[in-house]
Formats: sequence, structure tokens, C-alpha cells
Amino acid sequence: MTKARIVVATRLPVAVVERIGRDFDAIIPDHDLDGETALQDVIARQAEGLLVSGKTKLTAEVIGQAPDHLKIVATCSVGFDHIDVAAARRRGLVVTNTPDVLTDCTADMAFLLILAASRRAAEYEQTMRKGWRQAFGMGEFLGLSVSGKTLGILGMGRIGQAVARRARGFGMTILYSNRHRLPADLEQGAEYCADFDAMLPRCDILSVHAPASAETDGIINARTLALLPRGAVFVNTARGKLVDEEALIAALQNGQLFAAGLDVFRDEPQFDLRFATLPNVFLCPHMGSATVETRNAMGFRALDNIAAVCAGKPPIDPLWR
Ligand code: 8YV
Repeated sequence: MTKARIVVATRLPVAVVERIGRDFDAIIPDHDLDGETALQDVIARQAEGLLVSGKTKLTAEVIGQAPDHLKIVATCSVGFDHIDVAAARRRGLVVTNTPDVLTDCTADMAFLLILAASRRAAEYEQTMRKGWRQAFGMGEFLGLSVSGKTLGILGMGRIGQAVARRARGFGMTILYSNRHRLPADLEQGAEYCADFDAMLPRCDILSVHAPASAETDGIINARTLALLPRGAVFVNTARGKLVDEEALIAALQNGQLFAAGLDVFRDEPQFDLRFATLPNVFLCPHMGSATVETRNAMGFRALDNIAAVCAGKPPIDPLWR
């Protein structure tokens, strides 16, 4: 049987590359391709499938050049804000993502950030690496407790719900803001707040899990940050675009926020270096799904989608049906 010809636009884990070698006709890149280059390769190689990650932007202009032999764009991510989905749909392309397989991993990262920001992990680490020699007094260098606090979750999809499950283990009260209220079996005791603004004053910690969209762009801004109680903690494992970073930096500087934990930024990897100068921020370079197990599973899931479509079968994770 001939192998499906695909273009791989992103660097992948070894196990995923091995499977591509076995099951597909593809060239493995040693760097991430931009959208334009990826599309040119699709045309040159007469590929049926294109595998990307969040780092390859597929604009309407790029997608408009898609040849008829291209059937599927599979992104190795749950988020798809890097793809002009409306243009892909108009072009008749199948677009798939990789939900489920990264839910727990990303929720673990959100909890890592909640704990690290609240408990001043970055500053403690710095202190040790500088060769701690001076004992701290009982009232010095204190963080904030996480157990028993109220956690607000913006976006109660799969990842938001997985964060809530973890928070229950910490005896936290869970509030959530979402486009729709969840059924009781998924709520598991979390309180639905129809009004995001009304939820904010009740949150000791706010963790965002909504996709980047016109609706959520800058939803965390000077006004909404001011609605949090003074000294709250903010955590973002979703997308930088949800945040007005000027306002976030100001809130971290003036004490409106006690601390923040950030895995994502408006401009990646060129993140605003002022964050790196703030002691009360715990920073990660967009690593929410970055475990061996999860990145392998994401790659395999993207390949499963491509294999299905190239074999004339329905995709597993289509963005629309
Ligand atoms: C990936 C992500 O790190 O799934 C997503 O939406 O942002 C991440 O899991 C990303 O796709 C790698 O570029």
C-alpha cells in the first residue's frame, strides 16, 4: 500500500518521528516552518496532509493557496487560534486538533503555577541558588496558602474541569465563569457565575482556561484585575491574548496582585522582558503540554487524524462536522 504523503511543519518527539517514518511519506524538518513555507511544500510534494503546531500560522491568505490534493490540516495542539478556521472551512479542508490527551498535563501545569505563585517558589529558588545563609524570621518572606481558598476558573471546558478536580483535593471552593452552565455531574459542586465581573471579587486565585478569540481578547485588563480582591493570585496556562499585559504588570507592581504564574504570553517567544524583572511572577516558556507522554500522545493523535482522512475515513477530532 502506498503511504500517504504529508508535510510536517513542526519539530516533533522522537517516537512520533519514528511513526511518521513507518507510516507516512514525509520529510522531517529540523526547524518549524512558517505557514507560507509549509503551503509551498504541500504544493511541491503534492501532499494530502499537513501537520502543524501552534507555531505555524495559517492565515486566510495562506489557506487560500491550498491545492485540491490537500485534504487535512492536523494541528498538534488543542488551541487553533493560529489557523484561520473560517478560511479552511470555505476551502473545504478538514482541520483537526488534539483535545483530551493534554487535558491532565495542562491542568497539572495550572496547579504548578497556582502553587508556585502563591508560595513564592521563584524567589525561594533564587534565594537557594544565591547560597542562602541568613535564617528567615517567622514573619518574613511569607507566601499565601492555597488549601481552602476560593479558586475562580474562567472557561470550564475540559482543562478548566480538570483544574477544578485538582482544586477539590486542596479543599478549595470553586467558582466558574463559562458561556454555558455545566450539567451538575460535570459541575461537581463548582458554583456557576453567569456574570464574570461578579465572580471576580470572590476569587483568591483566578485561573484562565478559555480559548483566544475576539470575545476573550484582553478579558484580563485593568478593569477586571481591579475587581479581584487586593492581593489575589492570577494564573494563565491558556493564551497570552486573554491578557492586557500592561495592566497585568501594573497590578503586579502595585500590589493589586500578590503574584502571577504565567505559561503563555501575547508575543511568544518574544515575551515582554519586564515580566522577568518582577519577583512575584513565576514564569514558564509555554510548557503546559510538555511531558514525554503528552507530547507523544498529541503527535500520535494528529497522525491518527491524518491517517483516517487520507484513508477516506472521518477524522477523530474535526473542528466542525
Ligand atoms: C502546545 C498548546 O504547546 O495545545 C495547545 O493549544 O498551546 C500547546 O499544547 C503547542 O501547540 C506547541 O506549539
